[in-house]
Amino acid sequence: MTKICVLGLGYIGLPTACMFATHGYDVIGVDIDQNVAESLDKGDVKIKEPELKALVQESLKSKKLIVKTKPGEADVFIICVPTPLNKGTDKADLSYVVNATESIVRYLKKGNLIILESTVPPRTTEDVLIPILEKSNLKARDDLYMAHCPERVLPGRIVKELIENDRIVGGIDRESAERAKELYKSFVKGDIYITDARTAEMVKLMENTYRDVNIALANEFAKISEKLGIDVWKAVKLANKHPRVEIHAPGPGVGGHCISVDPWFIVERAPEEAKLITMSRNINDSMPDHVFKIVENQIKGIRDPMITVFGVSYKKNVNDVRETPALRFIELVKEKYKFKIYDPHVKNFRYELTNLEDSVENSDCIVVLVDHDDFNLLDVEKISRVMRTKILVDTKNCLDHEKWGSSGFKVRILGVSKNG
Ligand code: SAJ
Repeated sequence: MTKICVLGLGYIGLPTACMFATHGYDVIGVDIDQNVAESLDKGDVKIKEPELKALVQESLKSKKLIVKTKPGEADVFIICVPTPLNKGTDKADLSYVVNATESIVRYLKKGNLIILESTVPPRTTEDVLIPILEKSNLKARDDLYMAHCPERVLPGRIVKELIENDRIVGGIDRESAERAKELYKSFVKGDIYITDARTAEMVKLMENTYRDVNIALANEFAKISEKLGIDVWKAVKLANKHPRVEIHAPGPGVGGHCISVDPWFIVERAPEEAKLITMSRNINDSMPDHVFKIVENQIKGIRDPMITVFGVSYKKNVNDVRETPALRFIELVKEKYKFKIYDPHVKNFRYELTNLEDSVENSDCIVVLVDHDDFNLLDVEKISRVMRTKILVDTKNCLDHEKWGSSGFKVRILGVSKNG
């Protein structure tokens, strides 16, 4: 029986470990954080994803998944640790990948397969992982199989997409790729495409960069539309009627641990060439400041204004606040104004969260930063009765503006300049 050791039990590692555990493999799930291991053992799953909790409980109950803080011997090692951006250098912080790789060296045996799932700058599998693994005195290609198999799942749909999405498997040689493909075939229903490791690394980064550049274009269209007196949302909708056009949605910026980070991994390897990618990142990062300017224009003349932020997660209907553009926006607000925050999904955030009633009491301006479905179920009349000034800034164009308007709100939508 093949034994798999999954390193890192986060958003990707945990569901991946469970997938293998529920498809016949014996899995050791390793997380160096004692708290993660302890709470998982109690069946307490901190990551809120549909179906995940049941999957974890099933895996643990059957003992096919065992959670530990240190790795052990296995046939396959899968590394799923974070690769955050080092904010000082704008380069990938590979320390988690390096530490995880070093932690398995002593357990390696001839014939082991080592898979890197973490998103990394191109050539990391070859230039960083191979030298570490070869400290075991085993040689990559001769004794060890290695592959980069990037995860491609969308937060909020992780379990479903793990099963259904196509996968890219990049081996350091053909045999490595074939072996990794065989493994993933156990639960992946999508197609599995084989390539080399550095192409797979680049493919992953290209996917997220494609999205980032397209969102930057949409954000630029929003700013231009405001200047020229055009409704960007209507214009985008019509432009997208063209069979080969798919403009993305503008918004208050790009968050999450993927799209706002990964393009920098290309820039770090080819800064001279990556001009469009760099500019797009900067455009998206400028959006909270742009929204702040809109808000300041709206509240001009109000004495000691109170601003209410609706939504701080990085996107709709999730509790994930990693890299959320709301943080930069709140930091700008906090310098000059009073503020309150309401988010029906988020429980932990750097700033205090309040309930709906408190958040709107005596407020002068609601700023919607996230298009949570719950915001469309709000009792607008009730909110309007307790607000001091009725201003709504909708950066996602997600609310029923007629309804808010008829309750007395002055509505300003990002990308639509009619109200100044
Ligand atoms: N956003 C916009 N406008 C849009 C689309 C998104 O402003 O038109 C914003 C969102 O509000 C959010 C950010 O972009 O702040 C990213 O959200 P997302 O839903 O586009 O993507 P993520 O970060 O949740 O997940 C992405 C996915 N990649 C692609 O769609 C190419 C996912 O498949 C990847 O697995 C994931 O990154 C990852 O782990 O790399």
